[in-house]
This record gives sequence, structure tokens and C-alpha cells, in this order.
Amino acid sequence: MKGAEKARGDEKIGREARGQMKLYDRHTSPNCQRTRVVLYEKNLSYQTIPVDLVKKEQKRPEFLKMNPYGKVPVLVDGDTIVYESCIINEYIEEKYPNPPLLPKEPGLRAKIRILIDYGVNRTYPAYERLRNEMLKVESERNLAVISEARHELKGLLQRFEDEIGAQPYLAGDFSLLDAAVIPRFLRIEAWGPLADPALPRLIGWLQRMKGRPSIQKIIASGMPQSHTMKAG
Ligand SMILES: N[C@@H](CCC(=O)N[C@@H](CS)C(=O)NCC(=O)O)C(=O)O
Repeated sequence: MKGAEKARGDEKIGREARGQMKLYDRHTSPNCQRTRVVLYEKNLSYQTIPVDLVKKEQKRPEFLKMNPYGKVPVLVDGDTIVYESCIINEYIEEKYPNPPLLPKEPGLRAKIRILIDYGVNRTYPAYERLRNEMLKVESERNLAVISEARHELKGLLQRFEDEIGAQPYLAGDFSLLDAAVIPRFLRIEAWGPLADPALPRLIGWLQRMKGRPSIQKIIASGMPQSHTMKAG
């Protein structure tokens, strides 16, 4: 190939590669699923780059150059590299605003961000204790830890039960809040506390969420069935 032709070819490859977003992903990862929900809801095309967490590919130098925390997901959009699932979701919302997943009013946006922080970070310690037990084989689980973590989570989830009121989604219309919490809440449902009759509105919300194609896709990509999910 002549020099100029080759240069044109390289440029084309470069443009195509740059044109499509890449998601460094692990299919069963709840943090990756959080971002995939937003990509699906906005109908954005992207290339999946699977990262084998068991082989520690996320700790390789070339990966750490993208995300120094050594974790998935990472989104690459042209020259922009973004990590931390909730921040990726905010980036996608700003760069690809349609359909909008945040309301226009700043006060409502702030409220949604507070609830994302609550749903993702404040529930994490109890969720982690429950998850660690549920991913063990049944005979090795500590029932007292499970019972205590379930009780605590039920109390924390009451906040969402109160927030949702008569609305279809947690903050009214489907938003970044629903996307942020759904991967974890599906797991919490599988592990007990969300099956509680004291949380009827949240249970109704979960059923509505499961009717959305974006949520059906993340469920199909991998949810905990048993301790075999441990590698996820
Ligand atoms: N706060 C981060 C958490 C990311 C995270 O913990 N990812 C997990 C997969 S769910 C991971 O990469 N774990 C591998 C490791 O920590 O080495 C986010 O929301 O993106």
C-alpha cells in the first residue's frame, strides 16, 4: 500500500475506533450493570471490552493508566476516559442528554444525587455483610450475621419506600437514581430484605423495573443464584 493510501486507511480505522464508545466491563458486575442500564436506556452503541477480574486484568499497568483504582467499569469515549460508575452515568447524561435521565430543576437534581449516594454508599456496609454470607455455600453461612444485615437493610430501604409514594419510579420519572440502585436492589431482593411485605411500594417499583428492556438485559447478563457467583 502506498504511503498516502495507508495514511488514509489508518485515519479511517482511527475514526471508526474513536467513534464508538468502549466499556471495560465484567458481565456480572453490579457496578458495570449500573452503567449499562444508562447506555441501554439511551440506546447508545458501544463496544464491550471484557475484563477478567479473576485473572486480575484490572490491575495490569495498561488498565491502571485508565483507572488507577484498578476496577471496572471504565468508559472510553474518544479521548475521554471516565471511571466510577455513578460518575460515568453523569458523564453519559451530560454528553448524550436524550432521553433525559435527570430533571431540569436543580433542586430535584440535587435530591436525586443525594438519594444515589444514599442508595449506593449508605446501604453498602450492611449489603456487603449480607452478600459475603450469601456467596458462601449454605452450610458455611453465619445466620446471625445474615439476620442482622437483613434487618438493617430493611430499615435503610424504608427511606425509598417513603420517597417513592405514588410515583412510578423512585424520583418520579425513570432517572439515574433507578439505574444506580437497581443492580444492588435486585441482589437484595434475591437475598431476602426486599421480599418484605413492609416495603410494598418498593416491591411494586421492582416489578415495574423488571418490565424495562434495559433491566431485563442486565438480569440476563448475570444475577446471583448461589455461591457460584463469587467470581463476579
Ligand atoms: N465505586 C466503583 C466500584 C467499582 C468496583 O468495585 N468494581 C468491581 C466489580 S463490581 C471491581 O472491579 N472489582 C475488582 C477489584 O477490586 O479488583 C464504581 O462504582 O465504579
